[in-house]
Amino acid sequence: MSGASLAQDRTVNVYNWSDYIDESILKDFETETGIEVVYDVFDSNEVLETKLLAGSTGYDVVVPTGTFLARQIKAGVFSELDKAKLTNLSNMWTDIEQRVEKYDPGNLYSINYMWGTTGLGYNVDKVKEALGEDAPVDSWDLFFKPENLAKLEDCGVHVLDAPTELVPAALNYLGLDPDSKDTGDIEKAGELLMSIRPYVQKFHSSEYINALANGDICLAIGWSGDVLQARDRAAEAGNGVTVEYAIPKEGALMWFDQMAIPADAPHKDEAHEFLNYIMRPDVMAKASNVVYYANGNKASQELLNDDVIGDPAIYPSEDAVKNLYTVTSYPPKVNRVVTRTWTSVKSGQ
Ligand code: N2P
Repeated sequence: MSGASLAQDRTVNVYNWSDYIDESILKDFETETGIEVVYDVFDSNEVLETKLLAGSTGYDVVVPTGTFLARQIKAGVFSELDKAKLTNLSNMWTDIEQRVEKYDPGNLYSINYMWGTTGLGYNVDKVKEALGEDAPVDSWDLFFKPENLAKLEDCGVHVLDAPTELVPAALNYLGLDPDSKDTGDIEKAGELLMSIRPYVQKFHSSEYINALANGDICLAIGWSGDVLQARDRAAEAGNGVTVEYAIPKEGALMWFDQMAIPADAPHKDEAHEFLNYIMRPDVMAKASNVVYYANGNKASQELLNDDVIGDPAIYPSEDAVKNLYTVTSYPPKVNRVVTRTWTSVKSGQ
């Protein structure tokens, strides 16, 4: 093969969360660099992790959440970033980099793509219809009080299929440490989740966007930006459905989704070019403006639309951030308890 045709064959295989980018970013990257993007999506850290631990995924760029990234780094899944190739690193936000140190010390293996919270996505009218004007839409009481959730059963409740986010939410609601590794605590969280299980229609981590937008469900435990995308889809459809997102007053999980390059990635140069492109302020701003998630790119902030940078559901105030909690990954033994608990919650027995 000649050098010229080799250059034309440049590819980057990207595996990202669903509903997490503006497609035009991928097209523009292809046009500007001549690198073809093969883009594939997932909606679960567990699915990504299973693939990464098996190896030979063929992916060049993946986007685990910090908690998962931390143990994947320890398992030798990633290649250290070649920072000399990442000239746009200076655009990144030191405050977010410092928070991510907890998962990726020294920020050696990853860059922040987006961050957000896990909270309540709800159909404003239907929830009021079921629970009255005083419905506790700003509180985990809406979900964790069986007498409340029972009233929402008929209009539909979806919950993320994300045990490492729902167990901490239950612990926090019980007044226990959301990051507890005590298996007794985790069993208590399991009991609470089991008490509301009868009223949950589905555990799924991406279908709730359309379900909320179409008015098919009235409550989702979901991710900030996804719920706001549902709000927009409903508005665009003009179907009279009003969707809102709330960070409950008792606190919520703050998470960080990180772009990293697998150690066995077939196209490491192209992966670095992709990461560097993503760190361009205009590119990152375009992504956040479309998917309604906060990003870790300081230089992009002034390019964000007012309904993004000015929305406390996306960029919580400093005070509101103090009310958010972060968690770390479970050691293997505890992880097995979490998995077992979650399996029984989902099956209802
Ligand atoms: C995007 C969901 C990403 C948030 N749809 C989960 N970390």
